Amino acid sequence: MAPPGAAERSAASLSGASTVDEQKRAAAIAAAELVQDGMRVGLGTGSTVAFLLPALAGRGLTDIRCVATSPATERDARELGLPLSTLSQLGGLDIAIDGADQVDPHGWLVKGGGGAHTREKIVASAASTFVVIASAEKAVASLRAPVPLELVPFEAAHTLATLAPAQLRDVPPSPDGGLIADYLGEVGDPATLAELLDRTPGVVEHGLFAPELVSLVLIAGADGLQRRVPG
Ligand code: DER
Repeated sequence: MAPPGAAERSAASLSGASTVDEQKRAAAIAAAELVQDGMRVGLGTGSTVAFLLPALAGRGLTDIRCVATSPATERDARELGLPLSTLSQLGGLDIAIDGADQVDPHGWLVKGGGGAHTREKIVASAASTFVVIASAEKAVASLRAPVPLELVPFEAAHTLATLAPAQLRDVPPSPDGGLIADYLGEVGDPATLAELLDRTPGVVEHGLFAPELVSLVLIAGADGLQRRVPG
């Protein structure tokens, strides 16, 4: 996850970003501007967050502490000089910022395309404010499969069979030893599917994030930056 650079561009100058990467950068820069000195900051994972990290480092803040959601984010944050800590050391977070694979009109998210959704949900849940940053194509009318899963390795084939259609993803285990898989069936009502996944033994975590968790969604598109406040 190479830092994309060019973070010094202001969010205002990026209204009307036309490529997906420009949109990711615009949303990331707008989110970085929400961070103030004294804040404890959760850092998500993925290609949109790859634009956030240099934008945040470029703010020149001298008193922030960050918690990373993946080894890749941890490495990139360290290289950029962002001070890293842990949730247990900080006791909580003022803000967490992360990307998403899908955002529906109610603020439901699908996350975990990068397989980091378990750590991402822990960090988002620990934050007073959770900000989602996304390019325009992430906004969907209704959520659809795949919905990422992290599974306990023990009898994972059985767990997948109870959730069929679902399959293991051909990626390494999570840093915490969980197997990354995807639920491939109908999503329908996300709350109903989230409840099913929550009560399925062997599912460590799933990639459905409820609107209650989401404070603000920043979606950058060709027409500028859209701010959505779920609920
Ligand atoms: O894998 C994840 O959960 C990521 O945060 C994902 O939701 C967004 O990744 P992207 O910014 O690379 O699209």
